Amino acid sequence: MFEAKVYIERRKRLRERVREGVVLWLGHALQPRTYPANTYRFRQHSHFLYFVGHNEPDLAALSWMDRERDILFAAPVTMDDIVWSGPLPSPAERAARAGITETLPPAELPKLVADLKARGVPIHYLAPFQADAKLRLAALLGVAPDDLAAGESLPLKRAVVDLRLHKTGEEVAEIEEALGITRQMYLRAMAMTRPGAREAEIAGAMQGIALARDRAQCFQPIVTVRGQILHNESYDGVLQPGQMLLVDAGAESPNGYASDITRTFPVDGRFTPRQRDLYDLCLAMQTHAIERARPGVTNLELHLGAARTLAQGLVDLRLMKGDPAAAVEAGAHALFFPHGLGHMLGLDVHDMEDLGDIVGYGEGVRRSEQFGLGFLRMSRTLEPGFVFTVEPGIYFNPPLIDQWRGEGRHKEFIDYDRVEAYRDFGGIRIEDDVLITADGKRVLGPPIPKTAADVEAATGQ
Ligand SMILES: [Mn+2]
Repeated sequence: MFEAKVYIERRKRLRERVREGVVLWLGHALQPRTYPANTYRFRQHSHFLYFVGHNEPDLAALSWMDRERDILFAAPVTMDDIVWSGPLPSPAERAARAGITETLPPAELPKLVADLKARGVPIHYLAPFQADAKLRLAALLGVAPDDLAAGESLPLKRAVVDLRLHKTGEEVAEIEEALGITRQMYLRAMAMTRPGAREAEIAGAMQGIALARDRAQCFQPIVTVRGQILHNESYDGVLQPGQMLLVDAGAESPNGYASDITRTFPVDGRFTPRQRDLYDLCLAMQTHAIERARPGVTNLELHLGAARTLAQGLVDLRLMKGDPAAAVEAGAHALFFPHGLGHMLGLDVHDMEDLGDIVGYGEGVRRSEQFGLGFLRMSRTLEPGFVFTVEPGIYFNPPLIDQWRGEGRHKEFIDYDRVEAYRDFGGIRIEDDVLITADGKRVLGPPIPKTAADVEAATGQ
C-alpha cells in the first residue's frame, strides 16, 4: 500500500467534489474456480483500491462526504484464520494503514446502511460488475440486482473519473515500475522466438518473469502468430518460418497499476520486405500520434491522424487507392485497422472501463457507429496527468476481407486484388504507454526494442 496520507488525500479530494451523503465501498470477495474454496488469485476492486487500499478480500467502507469520517468494515482475526493463513493485521491496524480510525465488524454494515436510508441520507455507490457483489449490494440496499445500475451515483461517478484520470507522481512511478518488469518479459519473449518454438512456452516464460517477482500480469496476455485476431487468447500455435509473433502483455505494479505493451517480431529474426514495409508503416502511425500528443489535442484527432498515415502508406503500397483523407472519412482504412488507437491506463488496463464512456469520451458524448471508429475507447481532449496507450495496428483478416469484397464495400478505396496476396500476412500492432505532461508528453518506462532493426537484433538471441 501507499502511505496512509495518500488515501486520506484522495478521500479529501472526493469530499470536495461529492459534498453530501455517504459513499459505500464494497471490496471484492474471492471468486470460486471449481468449488467455493478453490479460488482465483485475489485482486481488489480498483475503486476500492484507489480510495481505501488493501488488496485483501471481504472488506467494505463507508465514507461520509459532509465531514471527515470513514469506517472500515473488517472481520476480527480468529484463531482459525491464524492457523490457516498465519498472523494477520487487526481491523484497527488495517484501518490505520488507510488513514481510517473507526472500524466495525461486517455484520454492522447492513444495520448502518438501513439507518442511513431511514434517515434519508443519500448513499452513493458505483454499480458493481461481479455477480456476487451485485447480490451483496442489492441485499444491502434492499433493491433488485437489475436496478442497481439505475441507482448509481452520478456525482460519485464524475468525481471518481476526475480523480483517477489525473495520475499523480506516485501513480506514474507505479506504472513505470510495472513497465520495467514488462520490458524483461519482452526481452525474454523476443530471445525465445525462433521457428519451432511454441506460443505456450513463450507465454509461460513471460508469466514466469512476473511470478518470479511475485507479480501478476494485469490481463490475459496475447501471444500469437495469428495477430489479426485482436483478442486471440489461445497459445496452441507453433512458430513457423516467415510468420510474425504478436505479443500484447503487461505486468502489474505492487499497488495494482497496469502496464500495457505490444510488440510484433519476426519468427526468423528478420522481417521479409513485405513485413518490413507494413511494420515501418505501423511504427510511423505510432510515432506521428505520439509526436502530436499534448494537452488540448483530442485522442480522436490522434486516432484519425494515425488512420490517415495508414491510408497514405497503403496507397503508396497500392493496397489502397484514392484520396487517403477521404478513405479515412468513409472508414475504408478500418479493413486494416479495425480498432481504436488506445485507451486510458491506470489501476485497470482499460482504466475505469466499468464506468462506461464517461471515462474515454466525457459526459453525453456518443461514440461513432462507424465500423472501426466505434471501437475507439478514448476520444477525449488530452490533459496533463492522463496516461493512455498508443497502439496502432495493421491486420489482414481473411473473413473480414471476404465480407467486404463480397459487398464491394469501399471498392473505390481498396485494391482487393492486391489485398488477396496478403491473406496469410497476419497482423502487426505496436503499443506504448504515454503520459501527458504540462507541455507535452512522455513515453513511460524503459525502452523496449521497437524499431525494425532493434526488434530483429533482440529476436532469437
Ligand atoms: Mn492496450
